[in-house]
Amino acid sequence: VTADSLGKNILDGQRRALAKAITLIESRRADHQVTAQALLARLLPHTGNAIRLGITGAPGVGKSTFIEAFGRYLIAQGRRVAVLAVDPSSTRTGGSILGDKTRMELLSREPNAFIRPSPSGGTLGGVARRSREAMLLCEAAGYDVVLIETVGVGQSEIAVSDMVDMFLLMLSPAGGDDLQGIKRGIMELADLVIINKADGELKKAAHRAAADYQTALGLMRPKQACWTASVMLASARENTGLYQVWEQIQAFELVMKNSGTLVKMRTEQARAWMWSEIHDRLMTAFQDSHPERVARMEQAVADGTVPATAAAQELLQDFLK
Ligand SMILES: Nc1nc2c(ncn2[C@@H]2O[C@H](COP(=O)(O)OP(=O)(O)OP(=O)(O)O)[C@@H](O)[C@H]2O)c(=O)[nH]1
Ligand SMILES: [Mg+2]
Repeated sequence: VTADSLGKNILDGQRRALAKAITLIESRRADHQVTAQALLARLLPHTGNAIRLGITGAPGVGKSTFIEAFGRYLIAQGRRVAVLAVDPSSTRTGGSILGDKTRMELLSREPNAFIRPSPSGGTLGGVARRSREAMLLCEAAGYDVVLIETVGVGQSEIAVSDMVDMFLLMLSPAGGDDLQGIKRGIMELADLVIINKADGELKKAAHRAAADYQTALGLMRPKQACWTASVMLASARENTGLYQVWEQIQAFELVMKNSGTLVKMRTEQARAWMWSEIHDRLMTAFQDSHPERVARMEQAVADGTVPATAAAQELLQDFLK
């Protein structure tokens, strides 16, 4: 395929072309990469028109179930919804992604939905890079809400929060006092906290947890000057809280646009992306240049026979020659 024909079909909103293009982007083959980059360059002018949402939370908190319910709600509102699932652990575990896929079965049947689980491919930077590009492709295909699901296992949330407009943190109703092992730092990234599973026997606990988290949020440094993060209750099972979450998202979008913060943030994200790309490529090139020598030097530093600074200097000198 050529970048030109694929690009045209994506702009036409063809889901199959979009899926194909994402596969192209994820490919490591050099010729695929050339086509992928040409495609991205062609489509870039048609991107930027979606609200970009990241949703993270501990395994099993209900992210996929929520996204399915929320996605269907949005489609009923006339929206077009793309879902990208990023799972950095999927290569190791075989992935909960397959499960995700089946769980979003109803959403995936909607003509106005596009669901794509992304394989990891090793580095976190790689995950983020390809998801970012996949996100842009979805925008070019006319999806106006892009949701990126990531399991809260550490670094992945930060990578995702660096490419979305709004970061949603999903927490379970079970005990708000210990923050459930969710690191404070992750809470500080949140633009909105959603307590899912606020139904049945868990309803009471969910209300208590919401109050606790609201207090915790109040003690944190605000992430955006123009926006105060809050805690919402939802139940993906009972379809409650969806409207309220959407209202918050729209309010966020409005305030971020009107204050000029959204443009500024996206500009900064694009700039940072370029640098992280340079960083990743340099590191790869460096490690590939003299792998044995690098390994030997690393061992010598570990053994204490060569000082780290001297080792770095010597290896870099070789590399830059
Ligand atoms: N009671 C209740 N259970 C829910 C709700 N949403 C999800 N669950 C259940 O929670 C379990 C996990 O849901 P998932 O949507 O797979 O959770 P997840 O966060 O996507 O999980 P991973 O992708 O594996 O990290 C499933 O058994 C769901 O049925 C809800 O609103 N209420
Ligand atoms: Mg999931």
